[in-house]
Amino acid sequence: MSLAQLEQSILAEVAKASDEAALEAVRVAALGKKGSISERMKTLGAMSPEERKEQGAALNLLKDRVAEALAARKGLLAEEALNARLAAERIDVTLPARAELKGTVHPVSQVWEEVVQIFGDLGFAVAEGPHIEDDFHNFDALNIPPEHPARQEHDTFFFNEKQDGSRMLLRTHTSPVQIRTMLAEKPPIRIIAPGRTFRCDSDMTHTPMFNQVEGLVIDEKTHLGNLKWVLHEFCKAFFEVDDVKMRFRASHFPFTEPSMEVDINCSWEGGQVKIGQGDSWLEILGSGMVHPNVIRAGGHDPDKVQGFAFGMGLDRICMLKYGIPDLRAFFEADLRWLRHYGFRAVNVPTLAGGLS
Ligand code: 2NM
Repeated sequence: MSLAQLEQSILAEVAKASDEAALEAVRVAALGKKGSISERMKTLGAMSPEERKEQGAALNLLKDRVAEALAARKGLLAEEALNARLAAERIDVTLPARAELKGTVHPVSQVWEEVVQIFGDLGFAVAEGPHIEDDFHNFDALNIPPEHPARQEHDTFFFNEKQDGSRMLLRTHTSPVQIRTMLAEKPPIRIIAPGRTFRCDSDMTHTPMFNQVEGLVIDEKTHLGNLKWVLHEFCKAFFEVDDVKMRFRASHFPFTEPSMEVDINCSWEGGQVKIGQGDSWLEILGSGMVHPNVIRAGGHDPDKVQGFAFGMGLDRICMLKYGIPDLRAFFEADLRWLRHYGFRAVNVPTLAGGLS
């Protein structure tokens, strides 16, 4: 057989190989120790120097071409194998969840995601911080000095005293996150801080752990009008109503001046609350312009920047939106309750697709 014929037959075998194992067999048959090309190589020794030079060069070229064809075929087979696997393992992620998927999303998690979605759309970033805090971030920096009565009202959980006499605590609100954000970032600041908070209080309407979402905007000219617009947009989106009346009542918080409590209009029909209709009022959040002392504690100049802040109970707005009557059931981990009030895991809130 001439070299040309040998090449033709090997390349035909390469082209015929339908999987990696077959291709490897072709490689061994041609280039292996006892392969057809290797056997030809062994005959070079018996040739005259001129013949050896010519045949040797021709054999080397043949070897290269065969190796190249093997590599090309191998790549093609791998691609075909991958495509076949992708086709075989294809899943339609738009199909509804299977009936046997019994887990549900906790209403608080659902509302958390909804709130993040709404404020995200309004340009707010999400900030988080530690649950275990110190006096500075939870109180002092928020214009609540040691002798301030608000310290007692907060029913704080304290840890044991440290060597230096100071003691850590479980944050009583998420405001320390705002302080940490102010200390770390330059205005414009636009954040919300959703998270767990803790107070030593337990009755029908209070649990020792509860969830809050607070918000903070700091910029050069941020004003009360901005605060009212943001909260109005939030309430409409969250309660999924075209409009809602809002009432801003003068109030007092140490960390804001002026301070306002915010009510939204609602109706009570058949013991069910409907937001955005009727003449009853429902308190849903506290807010105000950030106190100059707080801006200063956050590392900024209150003569150069100002801003607003607000806070609300995540568990509470969850109860209102989804008609869940008992707060304490939220944290009892009762599967029957979760199956009743929980959300399907595949329904992720988006403003375009709907929140709930
Ligand atoms: C509220 C009501 C009013 C608030 C203030 C701040 C900070 F850190 F900027 F000073 N964060 N959150 C705030 C203001 C919270 O909750 C009822």
